[in-house]
Amino acid sequence: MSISALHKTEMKPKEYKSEVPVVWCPGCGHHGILNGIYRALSELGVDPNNMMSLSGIGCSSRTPYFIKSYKMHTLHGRAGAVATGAQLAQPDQLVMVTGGDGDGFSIGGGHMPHMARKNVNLTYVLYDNGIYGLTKGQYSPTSRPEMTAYTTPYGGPDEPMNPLLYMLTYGATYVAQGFAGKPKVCAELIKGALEHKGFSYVNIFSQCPTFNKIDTVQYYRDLVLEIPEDHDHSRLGKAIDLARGMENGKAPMGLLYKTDKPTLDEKLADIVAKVGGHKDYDLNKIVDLYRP
Ligand SMILES: Cc1ncc(C[n+]2csc(CCOP(=O)(O)OP(=O)(O)O)c2C)c(N)n1
Repeated sequence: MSISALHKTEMKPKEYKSEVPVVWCPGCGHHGILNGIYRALSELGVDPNNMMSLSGIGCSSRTPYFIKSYKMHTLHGRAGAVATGAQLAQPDQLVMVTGGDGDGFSIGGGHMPHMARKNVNLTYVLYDNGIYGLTKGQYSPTSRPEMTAYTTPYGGPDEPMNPLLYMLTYGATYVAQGFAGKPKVCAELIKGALEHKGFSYVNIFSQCPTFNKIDTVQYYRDLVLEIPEDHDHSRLGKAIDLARGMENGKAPMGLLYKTDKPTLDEKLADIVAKVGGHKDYDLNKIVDLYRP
């Protein structure tokens, strides 16, 4: 979304807090990410009347409750699909999805590639705590094999997936990674994502002290490595090299990749112009084309 086009306002980070109390456990990394979101919204001066915050199901998926904006708490794993529809229906709104690794990559795994390859004009912030928190600790697609949980008391049989490689290879046009213990970095990356026109994906490591006993704050501190300042984020190959750092036990932190491509709503507007001769994109006009 081109944020400059948004009707700006001036609000302090804490003014983006809704009246709903935050119910996450003390020490949960999700608090740091939420603070990063408040800060990013304030720095950009986003008017809550011009923003939609959507989520699936999970602790992280409770985020829209805590932000002043239009919001929708959708079905488990389906936030991306609903957000795609919402963005197409209201292309002038800023659309942000928040959710967990379980919501996004287990049950929602079938939707993630399509937001990326279609370049849907929205921001997806994934709270990556390597576990299902809300349902009290089951193995997730980003869990390390040595993590023991109720469903895997002897550790897991699978290798964790690499969300950054996944998003880069499916065509996301903004890919970044942060850590909840660094809310200022999170705010910068989320700010860049919200300003970006196209599908922006921000993976943020978030400790779950209640259920994930191995991915501690210290573990993430040792894991993340700031991306060097001279990294050329316009080069996909370089971004892929950085994303593969996980194989050597180091996770890149910062902006890996950013490029400019037409978005789904722009391409649909072109099609509407070709088919119906409409100048401006309007969902009602597309629906009219198919009315008997
Ligand atoms: C269709 C369906 N299947 C399963 C569930 C149970 N469920 C709720 S949240 C969740 C996973 C949450 O984990 P994650 O998305 O990683 O978020 P976190 O709670 O860790 O922030 C599951 C399996 C559900 N609500 N709906």
